[in-house]
Amino acid sequence: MKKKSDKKSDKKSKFPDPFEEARLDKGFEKIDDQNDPVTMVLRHQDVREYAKNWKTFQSGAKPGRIVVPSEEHIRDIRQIPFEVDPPEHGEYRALIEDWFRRPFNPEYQLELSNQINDAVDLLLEKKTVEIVSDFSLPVQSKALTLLLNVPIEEANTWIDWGVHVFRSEDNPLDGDKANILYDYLDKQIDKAIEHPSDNLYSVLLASEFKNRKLTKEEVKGVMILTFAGGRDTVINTLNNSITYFAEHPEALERIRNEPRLIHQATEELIRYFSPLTHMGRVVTEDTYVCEHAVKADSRISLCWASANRDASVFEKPDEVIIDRKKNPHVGFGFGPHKCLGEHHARQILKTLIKTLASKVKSIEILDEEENIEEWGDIKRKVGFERIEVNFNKRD
Ligand code: EMZ
Repeated sequence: MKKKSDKKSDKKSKFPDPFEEARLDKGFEKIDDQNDPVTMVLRHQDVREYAKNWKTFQSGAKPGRIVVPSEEHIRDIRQIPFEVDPPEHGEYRALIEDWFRRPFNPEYQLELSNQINDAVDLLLEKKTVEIVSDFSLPVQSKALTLLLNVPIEEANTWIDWGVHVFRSEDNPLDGDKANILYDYLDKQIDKAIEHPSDNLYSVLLASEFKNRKLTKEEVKGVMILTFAGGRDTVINTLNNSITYFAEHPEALERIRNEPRLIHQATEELIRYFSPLTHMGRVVTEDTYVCEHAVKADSRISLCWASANRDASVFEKPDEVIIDRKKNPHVGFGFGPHKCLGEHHARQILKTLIKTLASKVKSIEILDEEENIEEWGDIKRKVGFERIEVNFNKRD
């Protein structure tokens, strides 16, 4: 659950690890989510092991149940392939895997680069900008037009929806807000049925699953995930990375001189900020996690954020080391459900880093409000509600 914070850490780009003690001590943490307990799995090795074990820890239970906080009460449409288990999961995934690899295409990268260049130029023109709403949200939305292959103007509608499609300012589970997305998708799907084109809607409508065409409901399930899954996560990553470079101009300078570091820096920022704290699974039989008994039909969560700070895997886990060599982070999850949008997300962050390095001399944080998730006693900073920043051009 989200709450605005009043306490700020001295460095805005410092993101403390609230799981360390429990991770070292017992390897799990029990939390409550709407009177439904969740056992969070905290160690890197365990998280990877349980993420692979889809028979005992399943994703395809009731739609919305594996999300923490659970969205069971605000939606009943299954998100695909995220809320489906193998073997169907793999069949759905195979239909869209190639499409989600388009960010590797040079033309896609060029268009993204043009978008981000324009957005950074605008920052430099304005000088002082509130980046959550006036930079990261529009950058994420415009980039999504490339992933969907729809006209860039479509982004204006999505920008109006704000940072999260299921959460509003005072309601972490906002069913009315979800309906805005659902109605929009119904219209877009109908439009694609009438006038097939080369966008993701049409590609999905034309694809076959088990010798039949995908249904409208299935197409909607894929589209909802595409809209919801990479939204606040990407936006937080952009905001957080900008605060990092504001406080570490030497890192930007180094990347400018050694551009090959962009790849390592991208992975490291994703590891450090871990935009998605965790994802749940439903336990199918009485079993144990970290030697702790868990009951059938209860939930566990795979805590990517904790695994990414596990000192048995990452040296100096609480530091951003932009040229970190070995980096088996689980920022995009792990196992069969690893994020489909990872190539797109990476490409956005890489392009941002490259553009900042080439155009920006310094960044100054003027004011900010942190975004803190609260899980019982655990508080985790995931990003910012608002950050006002001053950008200075390179000469
Ligand atoms: C779900 C989830 C997917 C969920 C990879 O994460 O992202 C959340 O932001 C949404 O609320 O419905 O799409």
